[in-house]
Amino acid sequence: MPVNTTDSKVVLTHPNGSSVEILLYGATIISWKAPSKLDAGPPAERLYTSAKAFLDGSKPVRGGIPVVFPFFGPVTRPEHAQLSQHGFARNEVWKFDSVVLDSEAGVSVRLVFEPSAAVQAKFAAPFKLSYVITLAAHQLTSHLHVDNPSETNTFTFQALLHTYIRANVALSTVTPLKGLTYINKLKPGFPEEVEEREAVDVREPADYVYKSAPGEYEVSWGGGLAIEIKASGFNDVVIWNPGKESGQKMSDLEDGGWDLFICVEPGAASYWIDLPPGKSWDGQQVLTVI
Ligand code: TA6
Repeated sequence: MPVNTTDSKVVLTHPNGSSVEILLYGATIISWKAPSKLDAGPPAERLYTSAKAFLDGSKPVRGGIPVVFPFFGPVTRPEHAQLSQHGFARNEVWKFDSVVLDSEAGVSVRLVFEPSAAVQAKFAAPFKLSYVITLAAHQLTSHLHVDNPSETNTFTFQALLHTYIRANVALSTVTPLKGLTYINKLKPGFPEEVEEREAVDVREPADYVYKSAPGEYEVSWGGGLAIEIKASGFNDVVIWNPGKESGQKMSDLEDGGWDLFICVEPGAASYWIDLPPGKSWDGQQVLTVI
């Protein structure tokens, strides 16, 4: 299957017309087009990337699937003091490494993060970070791999796939989250609450970190169309949408953009991963168009 690389992006295409577009900046997937299994329709865009997103590497992309590493959210630990929200993986240029699979099943490429001197000056801990992205007929897989090369020190980090699922917010819901404990980041002190809804919508602003999450989610909307999300290696899932009032204040979110996506973000967001010397960690999500 064709893999087209340029200095700034990688594009994978599938014989059924599916495609995925990856910026080397942040290893950010900015587009995934795929047909539904249910109908014989043409491939449609399944992710949301704001029309006002910066795609020139000047700031993290508003949309697609930004990679959050080595921490989630604002800086809370001294070793991250010189870094910005959600860490550096999403706002540094990655390197195209190789095509790791090319078969009838799909096509996979590996990107690697090689910290620049500037990053190393801000973040001293040694680590190796790679990312394998696989396009299949109706599926997109994002797989993060972290190695701790140290012989003595534990490497402590968070990671999350900040996935903007394209959806009509007025009609869409996320299941199953009922009964899960979540951190409500919309309330002072970020209290923990228990989800009582069978189906969670984001018609009101949402910023919720669900803990001990099941790892299988469905974003569905009228007519039974849906995106299935299967995650492994991530114990949490974040549900986020800024809503109109906050969305209007975001310079890279187009007018009305807040009505066009639900962020469903598998990750290690409420806890830290302590990777012993010489060990590795994997986290992935598989998105499937039903
Ligand atoms: O994943 C949810 C969240 O942490 C929200 O609190 C909000 O900050 C969102 O990420 C977007 O963050 P960004 O730095 O991309 O504007």
